[in-house]
Amino acid sequence: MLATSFILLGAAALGVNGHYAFPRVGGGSDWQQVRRADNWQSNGFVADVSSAQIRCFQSSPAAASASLNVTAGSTVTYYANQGIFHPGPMSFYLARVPDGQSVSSWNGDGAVWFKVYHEQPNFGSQLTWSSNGKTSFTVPIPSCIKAGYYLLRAEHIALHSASTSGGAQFYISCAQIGITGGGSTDPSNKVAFPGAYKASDPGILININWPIPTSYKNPGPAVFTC
Ligand SMILES: *[C@@H]1O[C@H](CO)[C@@H](O)[C@H](O)[C@H]1NC(C)=O
Ligand SMILES: [Cu+2]
Repeated sequence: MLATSFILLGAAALGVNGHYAFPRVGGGSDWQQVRRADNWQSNGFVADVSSAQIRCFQSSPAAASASLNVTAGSTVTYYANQGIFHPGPMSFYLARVPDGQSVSSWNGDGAVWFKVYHEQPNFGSQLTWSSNGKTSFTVPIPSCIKAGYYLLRAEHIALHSASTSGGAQFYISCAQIGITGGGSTDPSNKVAFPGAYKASDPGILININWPIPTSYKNPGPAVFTC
């Protein structure tokens, strides 16, 4: 009994310590257009880059009830439920729902994900990240990609404990969006999740504290631009 209360206290304290989730896009409400991630209550993270959860942080894929429409060439605002607390990069990826499939059942299988944004740190006496303390992120939607439904994957990699393998923390969710307008470009450099990252990638297995890095290599593919 004593042991149980101890564990519960520990879990509550972790939540207060400032982990986070990405539950909302646009003017929607939490988990309305964003597929409910496994950390919707815990604010926890994925540590194993080879697990199925590294895609959308869902252990049993389930769709959101709605999707958010945007025009190609505009932006989507993606929200965290509290300020980003840990040092590390934000990234966003898109994957187009194949023709003939539905945004409310497609699970994002295969080498279908292309990156539309990643964050580089500022270098100095320590690395600083523009995501730090922020609760909202402006995601660019490329102007030349094909109209249709997409999954938009938000990812923050917390690097404070990343000097040991498996120590980086991945905070992830996927929103359902419809893109209108656009062009006919099919981006190159598409990757699969899991598959895109290795635990030994230099942007994942890294000591950000000593020696202070003078460069940072974001994991995954280059950012796609039109
Ligand atoms: C939303 O986007 C999808 C995908 O492009 C499109 O089929 C649908 O017509 C759009 N809905 C509205 C209301 O614009
Ligand atoms: Cu944390």
